[in-house]
Formats: sequence, structure tokens, C-alpha cells
Amino acid sequence: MSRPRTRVYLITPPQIELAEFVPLLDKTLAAGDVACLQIRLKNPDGSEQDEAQDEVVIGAAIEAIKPIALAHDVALLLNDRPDWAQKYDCDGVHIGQQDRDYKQARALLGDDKIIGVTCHNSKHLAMLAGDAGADYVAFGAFYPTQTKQTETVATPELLSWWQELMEPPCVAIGGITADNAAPLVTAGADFLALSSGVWQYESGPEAAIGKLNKMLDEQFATLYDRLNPEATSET
Ligand code: TZP
Repeated sequence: MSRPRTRVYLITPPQIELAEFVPLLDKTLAAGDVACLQIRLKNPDGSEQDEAQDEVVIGAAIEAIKPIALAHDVALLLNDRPDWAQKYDCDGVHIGQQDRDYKQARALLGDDKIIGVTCHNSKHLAMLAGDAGADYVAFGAFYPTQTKQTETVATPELLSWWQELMEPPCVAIGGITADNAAPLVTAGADFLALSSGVWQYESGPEAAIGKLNKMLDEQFATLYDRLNPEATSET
């Protein structure tokens, strides 16, 4: 099997208290493999929407989180804002269909930064993003979620279709937990993006990362055996 093992793509909770969150993040990232962390803060200081104030809060979050991500070799992505990703030197940005246009984001960030694009459940949007040069496409929501109001439902078949035909990695997102993710892994998700499935996991975020990685190791051992029966059969 040439497909690399599926990895965890962690998303911050929508609201964080930096003094509490930074040490928790450090422990969480130490608990197992995480490929990247997306800072996704919504109405970050709990007040009315104010772009200048949001930038202060998000800028401070990036500065506090960056050394932790670096220490754990985790790529740091910012949600929605290519301009702030560039200004605060993140590793990349995750953009939606309504966020800054992909081309504008690429022009701003250059070729070395990661740009991922939300494609909902649309093959058409994903092909456009892939053709444009996106570093990954994200599909969702696979399961009900309280974290974001979602209007589309994605199915595992979409991941299989993409995995079969396209080169850039695909990210599965929306309501994913260590307990419901296995079919998405089998179908072809290169990354599992989770927020509440980690931060609200009943035994805590470290346990969630441990359990996800154990499940991924097991799924991949099974997938490998299924695709390479001769390599594992007794002689
Ligand atoms: N995009 C589609 S669903 C979703 C986003 C950002 C929410 C992901 O959070 P959770 O808690 O893992 O469902």
C-alpha cells in the first residue's frame, strides 16, 4: 500500500484562555502524533465582532502557541485569514469557500506555505481547489457537530473517490471522534480533523490523542494486511 498512514489534524476549541490552554496543548501534543494544529477562534474575546480586537487576541494566541507547535514538530495553520497567517508567520492557512480567494491567498503567502481549502461535500469544488494548487482539500461534515453550523453532509465515498484519483491529501472534518473515525480512515482520509472529539473527550485530550493514534495504527495494520496478503502470510 503506497498510501501513508492517516494522521491527526487538530483544531483549537473556538474559545480559549491562553494561560490554561497553552500548557494543556503542550501535554496534548506530547500524547501522540499530530500533523498540524489549526488555530480556529470564533468571537475570540466573547465581545461583539471587532476586527481590530480579534487581531489582538488571535495574534497573541499565535505567538503563545507557535513555540509549542514548533517543539512538537506540528505545523501551525490559521483559519480564515491568509493576511494574519502571513503577518504572524504561521506555516499556512485553512480557507473556506467564502474566505479570501485561493489565488489571493497564494499570492500573499507564496509557494512554501500550506493552503488548505474547505470543499464541503463537493467534488467540483475539490477539483477546482486541487487544480488551483491547494495543498489539501477538506470535506465535511461527516458527523453532526456543535462546533460549527454546517450545511453539507459528506460521505466516506467522497474520500475514496478523491484518494483514488487525486494527488493532494484529503482531510475529513466534522464531528469526528476516536470512536467513529475508523470508516473514514478505511475510505481514504489522509487526515482526520478534530476539535471537540479531542478537547471534549470524556477522558481528556491526551487520552483522545492516544486513542486516535492507537486506532490509526490498528486500522493501517489491517489495511496493509488486506492489500498485501502475500507479505503477511506464513511461508
Ligand atoms: N468545518 C466543518 S465541520 C467543522 C469545521 C471547522 C467543525 C469541526 O469541529 P468538530 O468539533 O471536530 O466537529
